[in-house]
Amino acid sequence: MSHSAEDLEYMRRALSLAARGAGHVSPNPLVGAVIVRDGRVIGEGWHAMFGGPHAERNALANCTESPRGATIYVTLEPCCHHGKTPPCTDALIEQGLARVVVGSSDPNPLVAGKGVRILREHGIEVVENVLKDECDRLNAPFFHYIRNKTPFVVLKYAMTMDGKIATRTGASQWITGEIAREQVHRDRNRYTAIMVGVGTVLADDPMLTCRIPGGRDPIRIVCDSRLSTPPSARLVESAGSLTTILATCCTDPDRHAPYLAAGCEILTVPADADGHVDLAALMQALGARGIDSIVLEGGGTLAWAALRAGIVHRVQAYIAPKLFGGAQAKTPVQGVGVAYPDDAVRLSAPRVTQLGDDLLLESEVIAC
Ligand code: AOF
Ligand code: ZN
Repeated sequence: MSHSAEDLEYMRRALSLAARGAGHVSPNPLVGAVIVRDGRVIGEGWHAMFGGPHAERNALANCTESPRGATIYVTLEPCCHHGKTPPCTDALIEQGLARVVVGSSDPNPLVAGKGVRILREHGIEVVENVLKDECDRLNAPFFHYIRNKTPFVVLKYAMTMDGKIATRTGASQWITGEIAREQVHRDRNRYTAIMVGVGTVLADDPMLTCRIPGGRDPIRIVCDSRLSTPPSARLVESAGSLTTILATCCTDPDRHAPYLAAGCEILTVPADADGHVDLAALMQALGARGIDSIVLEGGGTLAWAALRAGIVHRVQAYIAPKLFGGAQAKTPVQGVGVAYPDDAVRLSAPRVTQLGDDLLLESEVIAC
């Protein structure tokens, strides 16, 4: 069904408002709302803080005139349950909204179509699925987490146009330019956690913090089967002030002690057939700990294992207009790889964004 240019325009505005909550609302959804009467915006709002008022109520509270008879554009189906806040459907009915335009349907079993039904039962016109794909994509972590209770995982890497993530000496700073790096930090703010393999800790001694003004640092996770992260690593030394989780198969309390003393959490996870952290089991454990989304930032061994374990949902490839060459120079996904092209991990057609001189390609994993 095609939607009017006006409906699309206001929903686009609601989407950009929704994104303002990034980093502050998980594991709840990013939601934006715009209230329009006679072709004029009379109120706007978004979900700004976990546990705080929903987007709809913020937009109603910000109205510069009565919303009676107006249209509200909301990126997610309004809720109809008593949670941390009362139902938004009540507020929309009480305040006399005439029309509700919705982006995504809410998979939350407490809502799941009931929000729309209640509004219609009260004589309110409801239009659904406006910019649905964009609205769904914005909340992919919420949708995945509420259905599966495991984190939504984004595999991210930066490579040259010949597919290298480092030179033959292992040097990898910097491949992309400033604008692409800013986007990486926006994602560190947006997603709840960041995960790397122990090889990346040994090679780069990274901090994995978010370096944009007002950004919040992600929970840092190291996948470290045999617990070989050096206690002197910057991740460990800063674990007193930044949440840091070491996921390991090592169950020896004596070996846990120095990390625990430094403030790290240790998550012991069963080993897979190769003796490495069982990544599917790790995702269950992280989901149970409330982690709804993870950026997986390297290296190539962990990336391959994660793809094989079927835990990756989205791939972000940053591509810089450079060539490193070198048969031994590292590539983003290593492991043994597939034997035949037909065995490839299949991705959706990428969304392409130009970031300065670099490109960002983003695809969803279709089959792995
Ligand atoms: C939000 N923000 O703007 C909207 C949400 O626990 P509560 O009361 O905050 O309710 C959370 C649920 O409300 C959430 O899972 C989703 O189904 C629905 N809509 N949630 O956090 C919002 N509109
Ligand atoms: Zn609500």
